Amino acid sequence: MKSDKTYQKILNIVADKGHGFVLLIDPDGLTPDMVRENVARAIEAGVDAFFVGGSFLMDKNFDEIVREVKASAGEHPVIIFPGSLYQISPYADAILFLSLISGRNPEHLIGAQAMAAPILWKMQMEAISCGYMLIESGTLTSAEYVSNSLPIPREKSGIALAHALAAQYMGMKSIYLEAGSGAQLSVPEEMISVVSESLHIPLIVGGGIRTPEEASSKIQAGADLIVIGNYFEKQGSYDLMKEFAAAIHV
Ligand code: 1GP
Repeated sequence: MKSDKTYQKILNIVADKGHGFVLLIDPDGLTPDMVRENVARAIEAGVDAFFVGGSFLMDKNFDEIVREVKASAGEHPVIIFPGSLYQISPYADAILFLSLISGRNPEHLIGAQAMAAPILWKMQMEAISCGYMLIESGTLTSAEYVSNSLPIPREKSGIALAHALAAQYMGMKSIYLEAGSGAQLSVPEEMISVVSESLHIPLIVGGGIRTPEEASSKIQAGADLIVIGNYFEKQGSYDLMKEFAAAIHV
């Protein structure tokens, strides 16, 4: 059986620091030099792990960027957060093996996974299963559009809980509440609170988080890992990264 070393590292981060800060790196438009600089600054500021991926990539640099993130990240986990079957690379420590459980599109529930599984097996890549849920966030997001699936309504925490519990009963190792990259509205605290109370696996929350205060209130509500991407793509935004880390590592 393939080891679950990276998953254990994530569990240790949550156990040791209380919560984890994940930086999402979208490879589009990045050069290896930019990656080196961004990863070094992120580690210095207190980022615990890196996700690499995007729901819609225009550049063909995925492998190169994953390799560069891994080369710069030291002991910090580098995990692929795949938007499609094309986002697989042997250079990562692990891949988030997503099943889009909020939708009813069989392609994203099991189809793409069955296509990817033999490739991952041959690579001996660690796969971290994840019940992935899109949460309504104000406007249509790339993830909703590309996956051709409906998000869970923001005020329907009970529906989110039912899906999270089902994923946990099926043996999935993590749950991701996703508002979508650059979302107008982030995942509601009420929903995070309702879902987290019944889980014994890590709860990942991301999408549209733009201030340390917002990150902090997701943590208070029960998130274990906070994922931030878009915000740090803006010029000068890395200056606030330490504040985000402080808000998350309470
Ligand atoms: C997107 O949850 C992640 O999949 C991060 O979202 O880019 O909006 O921070 P942002």
